[in-house]
Amino acid sequence: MLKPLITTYGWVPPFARGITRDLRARWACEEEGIPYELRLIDWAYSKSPEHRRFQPFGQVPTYSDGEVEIFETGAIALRIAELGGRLLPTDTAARMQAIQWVVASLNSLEPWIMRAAVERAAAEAAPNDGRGDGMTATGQTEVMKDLHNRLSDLEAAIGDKQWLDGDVFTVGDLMMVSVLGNLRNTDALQDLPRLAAYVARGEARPAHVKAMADQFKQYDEADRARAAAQNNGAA
Ligand SMILES: N[C@@H](CCC(=O)N[C@@H](CS)C(=O)NCC(=O)O)C(=O)O
Repeated sequence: MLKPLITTYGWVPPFARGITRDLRARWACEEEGIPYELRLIDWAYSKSPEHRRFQPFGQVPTYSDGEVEIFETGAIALRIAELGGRLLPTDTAARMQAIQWVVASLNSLEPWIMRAAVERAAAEAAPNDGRGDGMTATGQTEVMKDLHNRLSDLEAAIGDKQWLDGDVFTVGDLMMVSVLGNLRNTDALQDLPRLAAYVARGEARPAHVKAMADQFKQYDEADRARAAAQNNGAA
């Protein structure tokens, strides 16, 4: 087996930093103590036929380790967890529960979070419609209500537990915290203190802090390289 190779964007605009989904693969590798390499591509290449052979939707990240070549962050996190063994319990029932949460994060939470983000962006871009509440007539409040219900349900399911399945942090928590991390610059968790504390606990893990710092460092370097290239072009 080769060192895991994560293919992702070398540069993204500031709003996507700390959110771009290679973070999930980086975080899983850090949790498992598995060194990895990055292959950095740009937006244009991600839409090319060459990249689409590995990621049919023209997205990132993709992952390979000499034995498997896959896309979809849930599958990637599960593969890394399988290799390392710390994020996936060996007991069958506990293992399947962890996998269940990976799927739930991507299927029962992320679509609502993405819909809300799209609505928010549309509301920000649209002129105020005169109702005085800053909302457009696009149903933003309905989407937010749906999302809030999902988040409340999740908070109730976590209850007083430290992690989704109790005391053990699994790949299910890694994916759930990562998906909920997309709410960072919103007030969606404002009246859900136990859920907010769950996310904060996950994000405080040294492996997450390291993965996040490494992602930002990469973008800082890319910013500097782009600025230098622009200056050279202007000279
Ligand atoms: N379900 C996919 C989503 C991948 C995804 O949306 N990736 C974003 C970057 S974080 C992307 O490539 N966006 C560019 C695009 O969709 O064209 C996964 O979890 O891997």
